[in-house]
Amino acid sequence: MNGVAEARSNIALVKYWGKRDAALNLPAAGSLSLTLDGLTTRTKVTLDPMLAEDTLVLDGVAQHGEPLARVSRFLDRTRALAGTPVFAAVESRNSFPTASGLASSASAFAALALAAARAYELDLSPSQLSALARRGSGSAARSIFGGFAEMRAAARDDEAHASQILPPEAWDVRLVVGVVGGGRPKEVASRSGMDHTARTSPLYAGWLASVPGDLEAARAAVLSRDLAGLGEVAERSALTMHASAIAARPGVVYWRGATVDAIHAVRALRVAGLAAYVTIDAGPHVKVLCAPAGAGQVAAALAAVPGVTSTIICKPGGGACLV
Ligand code: 2P0
Repeated sequence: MNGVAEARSNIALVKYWGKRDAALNLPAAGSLSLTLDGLTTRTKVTLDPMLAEDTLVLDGVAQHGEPLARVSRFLDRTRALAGTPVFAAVESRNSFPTASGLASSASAFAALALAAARAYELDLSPSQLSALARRGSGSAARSIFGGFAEMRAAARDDEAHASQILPPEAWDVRLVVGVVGGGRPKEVASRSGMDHTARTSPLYAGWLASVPGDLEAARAAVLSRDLAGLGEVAERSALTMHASAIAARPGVVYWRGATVDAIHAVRALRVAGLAAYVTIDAGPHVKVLCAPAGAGQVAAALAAVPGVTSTIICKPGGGACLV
């Protein structure tokens, strides 16, 4: 049996940063995201009774060590649900640089969840698939859904899943990515960065306290297609998340000089009347939310920042799907 699935990356507009339970990978707070077109992972899972262990080939390169172990732990969960011990060969390709801060674990585990569910013949609802994807990576729970999705902060495994707020065609916005430093691998993986922040940052409690209000405001802004309202929440959520990480001991600083220059460039656009709002993930890149008509101007402003090596204009994308 095999399954082939595609999933797209998503960018959180209300960030996820910290867990309530590491074993079940339960987020400590909710989050809200936009799934993007173009940043895609395609994954094939092939069950093979002859295999003595799972195998993983990522972008054509056989993987060992922690990347393989993480996928294998995920497949253990799928095997437990399916009631079979059969190992699998996993082949995966990204249409963008892995571990660059462009949220590759989100599309990766969403695609893997759907491909593995098909290969192991599990009949799962979208919510169940989202909860399964969450076991692999918290952000992956959101990439099961297209458009705007919200992850809930539930304490139970089966309730901690995302759901769709608006499908991709319901509100046409753009997210312009400014790639800083050429997309090299990030220095601190988001998982260790958030765990370190939760353990050592005196600002972590303040960050967590900020999330429920931001979620409510962001959800209302999405439902009323209020770009300025959503953008303001997105920008403050990202800055509050990074403030908590920067205050960890030692501080986790994902930003480069170009990251800060890009924040100021976007704020200058806003002063000049263009509605554009920055968000930043566990890496140096900036992502800018704006209307379709403003995307070209935003991309040009980002490209003019020294240290921004490329720009990508992304549209809202669809949910994970079988291929
Ligand atoms: C997010 N980020 O909400 C946050 C904001 C980056 C900053 O990459 O440990 O890779 O696999 O559950 O999903 C989220 O971290 O963490 C993330 P795990 P994940 O998109």
